[in-house]
Amino acid sequence: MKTISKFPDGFLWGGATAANQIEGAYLEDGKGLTTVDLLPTGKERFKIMEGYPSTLEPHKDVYYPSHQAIDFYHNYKEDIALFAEMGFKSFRLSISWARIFPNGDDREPNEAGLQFYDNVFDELLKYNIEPVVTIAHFDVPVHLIKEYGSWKNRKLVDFYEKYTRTIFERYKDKVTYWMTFNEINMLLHLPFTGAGIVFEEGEDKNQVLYQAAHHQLVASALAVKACHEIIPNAQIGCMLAAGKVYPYTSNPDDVLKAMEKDRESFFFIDVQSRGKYPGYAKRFFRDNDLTIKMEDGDEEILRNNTVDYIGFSYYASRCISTDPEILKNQTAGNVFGSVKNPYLKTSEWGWTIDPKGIRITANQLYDRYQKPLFVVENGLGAVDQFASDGSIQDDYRIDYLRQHFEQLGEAIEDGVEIIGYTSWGPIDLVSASTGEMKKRYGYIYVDRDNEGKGSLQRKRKKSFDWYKKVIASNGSDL
Ligand code: BGP
Repeated sequence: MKTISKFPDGFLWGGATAANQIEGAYLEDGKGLTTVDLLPTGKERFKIMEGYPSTLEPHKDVYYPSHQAIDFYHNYKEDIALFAEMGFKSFRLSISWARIFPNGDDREPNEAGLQFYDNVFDELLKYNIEPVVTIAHFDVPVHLIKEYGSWKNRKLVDFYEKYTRTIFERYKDKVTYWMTFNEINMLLHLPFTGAGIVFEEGEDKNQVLYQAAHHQLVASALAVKACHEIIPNAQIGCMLAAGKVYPYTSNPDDVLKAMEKDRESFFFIDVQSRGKYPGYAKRFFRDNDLTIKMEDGDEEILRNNTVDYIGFSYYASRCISTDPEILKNQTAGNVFGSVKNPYLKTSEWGWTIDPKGIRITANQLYDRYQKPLFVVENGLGAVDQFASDGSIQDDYRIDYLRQHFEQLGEAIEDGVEIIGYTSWGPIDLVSASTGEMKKRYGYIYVDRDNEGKGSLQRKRKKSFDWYKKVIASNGSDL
């Protein structure tokens, strides 16, 4: 018997990536150095991502995973053919700002960089795969840090606006779906990653972060404005690192804390989607003596240019307590400050596995914003091993995804409007948090290790055929 799909017709099944985690070719054809090109693997990586790099030059003899990544720059045709074979309806990728404006403040864009993305979009469109483009995914041209202090400086708004207008003009006939900043709320947790922030002695962290956030929020609204002007049929969204925060107990103190933690992230989306600073943020600024410098007209820009849809990543739910004893049990590898949830298992990297959480999160976002949702990242990072016949039997990945798809189906039944789902890293890529290759998300294996060795050869995993079947049945055959 054929089951009826819960997923709407035209649902945008696909996969998601970021320039710096796949492309490589980090200085090729005129590309400038970006923040990610300064991130090695190992302990130092986190220190830098938190805003404390010791230098803004790459060291000699240190391995930087983004420099070659999986070399999508030279393999995009083969890789896109594999996505097409799986039946992808959409492919999320980011444009590297420094391929278009190598220094960020250049007068003219770099034609070779523009041409590269033209080629990629053409290749996708050849297979009727809809490109979904993130304008900034964790990479800021390093020159903008050196010269201006990156997003601490209001000037970044102008540079970003120029960059966005350039790409909207160039790709207006090829790209309909856009997103302004990847996981914009990550700015608070990994400031160098999210916004190229380098802290100086004596600076008030919150003051720096929320001023930078204001700049990004204005820049995001100006991008929405430009996009609507230049590409009338475009859909431009925000992108939240989502994951419901549960209270550890029903103690009202825990519940209140969980609400505040949720709002720490919603703050960004409230501005991007509702067009104004929420009251709780104004209170937070007052209570913490923060003064956000705004220019005349900023409030109007925010009000008039709200996003069309809410893009979000979901890997895990979070859990919070006010009890100092419970607070000692932090989950590993979680930048959001989450305690262990006794009801849930975790991945090899300590990320909570919570399929129902995606249904809860989607409902919460839809209740709050009443705009279409787009799940633009989700997946299981795991170590893959070859079976004796040389195949990769990644049933754990299939199980994880299947359970999440079931719950997404439930969310749709709940009345939540969801337009698409792009799983993270359909082809193995460099991990953003660790820089490793052994944390794999792909349906396609890439022969590459943590030290940058390996032939870069691609190979289908068991999940490849499974995802193909899911897409072909529009999510009814899981
Ligand atoms: C998100 C980022 C991605 C991606 C993903 C998985 O925060 O937007 O860039 O990498 O997380 O994280 P990781 O690579 O650390 O496993």
